[in-house]
Amino acid sequence: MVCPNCSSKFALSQALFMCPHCSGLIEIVNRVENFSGELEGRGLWRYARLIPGTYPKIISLGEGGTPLIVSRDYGNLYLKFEGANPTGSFKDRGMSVAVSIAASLGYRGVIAASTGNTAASASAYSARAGLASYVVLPAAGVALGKVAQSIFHGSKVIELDGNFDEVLSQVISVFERASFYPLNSFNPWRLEGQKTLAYEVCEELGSPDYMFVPVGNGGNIYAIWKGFVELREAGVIGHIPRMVGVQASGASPIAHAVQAGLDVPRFVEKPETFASAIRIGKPVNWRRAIKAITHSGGFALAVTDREIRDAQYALARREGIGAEPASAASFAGYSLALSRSLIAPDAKTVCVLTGHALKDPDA
Ligand code: AN7
Repeated sequence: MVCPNCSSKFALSQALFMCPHCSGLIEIVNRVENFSGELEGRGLWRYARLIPGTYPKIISLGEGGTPLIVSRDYGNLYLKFEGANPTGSFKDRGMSVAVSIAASLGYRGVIAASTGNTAASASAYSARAGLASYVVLPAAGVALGKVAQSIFHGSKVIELDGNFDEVLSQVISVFERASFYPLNSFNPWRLEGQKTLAYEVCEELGSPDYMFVPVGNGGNIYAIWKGFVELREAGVIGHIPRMVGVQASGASPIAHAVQAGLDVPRFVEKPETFASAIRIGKPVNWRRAIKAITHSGGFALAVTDREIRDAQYALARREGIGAEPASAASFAGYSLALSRSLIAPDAKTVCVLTGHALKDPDA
């Protein structure tokens, strides 16, 4: 493991998240060998050999292996529907890995701050593991379905005043003292689960030209990029897709930073968008997200709530896919990129649709 900030190196530890020297977020270095040999079964744990660490207890609900749906309207566009995961979002991939670690290492419980989907997923997986679970939500603006899932699976739901960014900073300050395993995406082990989306796309389609990913905290776009980087280093694919990060215009510090060429984003104090999952003004994984976008030769876009709404309806009515607003941001970004001629209409493209429409019945 390495700290990209101060270049410190560490032995593999499933309980190390931040650099003890500089507080940078630690990255896991993984070398893939013989990618297609010994892949067995379906879903996330098909790639068990390619996920570092040891897993005496595996907590799985059959996550991963989600449909890659060919678009009806656009040639060469594929929709990776993460809403088909057990709790209805991509979070289940990382949660299976991280809750397996918490169970294996004997933690008392788990804790996560969330805009909703992380909480829903953490709740289901910790129930399955028999671990106590604390989820901390901003009191206003979490989609109804996600709160319901968290309560239903037996988490202790703590609502705090303030937005997600303020809630997350409080969780970061307590998790070590309370000896709970942290399930936010600053935890690099969650991203090891999320990277398997790249493996699946690669097995089904090879390496696309572009991957459009909704960006909130920036963990997922980095994780998917990391999966492709590992495959290129192993010689499985010849090129890495250009990663395109899409944010809601009222919460778009990463899109702005990439467009303006800033080294450090200007964080947004009061993020605003009806896509509550990505209503995040101070993304904890901003360095990782910007790295994924710039190193892959990609770009970033901000889309308006109106564009997200139109994209959500187009997916529902033209493609038959129910995506929650934040998820539809990737498809809104694709439409915008086409209309601005940022990409060619025949470019092989995957839009990641991160969560299910049922999550947010009020939107
Ligand atoms: C549907 O649940 O941050 O850029 O606490 O639920 O990896 O943060 C959710 C994020 C995209 C953004 N789409 O992913 C949480 C949370 C959906 C999401 C994102 C989220 P990241």
